[in-house]
Amino acid sequence: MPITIDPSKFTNLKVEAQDDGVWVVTLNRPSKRNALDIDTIEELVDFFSAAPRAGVLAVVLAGAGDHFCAGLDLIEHHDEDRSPADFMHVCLRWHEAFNKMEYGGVPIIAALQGAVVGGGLELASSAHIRVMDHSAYFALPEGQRGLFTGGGATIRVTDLVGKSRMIDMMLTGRVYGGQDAMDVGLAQYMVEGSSFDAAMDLARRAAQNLPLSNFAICSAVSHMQNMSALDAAYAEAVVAGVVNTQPDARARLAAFADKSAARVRPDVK
Ligand code: 1HE
Repeated sequence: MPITIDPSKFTNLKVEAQDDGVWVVTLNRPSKRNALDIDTIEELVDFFSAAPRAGVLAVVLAGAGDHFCAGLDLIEHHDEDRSPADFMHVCLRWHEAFNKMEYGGVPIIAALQGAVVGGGLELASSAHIRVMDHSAYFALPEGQRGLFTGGGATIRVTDLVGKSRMIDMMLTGRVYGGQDAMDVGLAQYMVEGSSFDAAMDLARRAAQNLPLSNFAICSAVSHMQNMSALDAAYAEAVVAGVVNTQPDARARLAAFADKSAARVRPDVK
């Protein structure tokens, strides 16, 4: 049953629907470098819980200002003087938000500029595609701050860059930018101009796929990574059974058969 998203109920996020089913979700505390306080996390939970049932075809996740996201709100964390149990529950809310993103079935394209650090990198790594511009840089400063990652970096950043690089980033505060960041897998695209414009192009392209195909791509692949190869192969067959027989696919298959559909060709630059 479809539900609606009311953009006016968000304050730390700016939420905007575009005509083509692409929604733009912008971290909107640039004066705090979009640091993630608990209210922002709750708004991420709200939006990404609703998105799969609200006709959202794709999301561009952006940060207002010169920096994508400075990670955990260190001032709030300092002022709250949290107990271990308090902070465990904070982290569980981060996981709620980021799992809704990774497993929710709606394609999310992160548009990155400036600092993508700590929890900001955990947030970016929960998106399905990361687009960086030349100003973007990536780091995990937790070690230097007397902290540890709590928003899934041990899983998702390790997935992107591998265990050794992840540990190096945390131990030494190593900062990756430019082509080095691309080479280690922190982003899939680096663009000359605006990462936002490029992310919008990718989101519009993804939004043209059938929603059920995108649901499978943006949930099943992640779920299958958590399974044994045997179980993943079984689950893949079940998902393909549902997706590959969807009635809406028949017109696309017919267009291929009558040669009116576009063929797969190399991108011409
Ligand atoms: C913040 C935060 C923040 C900025 N929490 N308020 N993350 C970090 O260790 C990164 C900390 N931030 C920085 O290193 C820098 O702020 C930036 C490189 C991101 C940007 O530098 P700059 O020179 O543009 O800004 P600034 O002057 O440092 O900060 C501007 C304001 O943003 C200032 O507030 P103001 O009221 O004094 O103007 C800063 O206090 C505020 N600000 N970053 C709170 N992070 C689930 S566990 C996850 C663990 C982590 O994420 S640890 C990594 C934390």
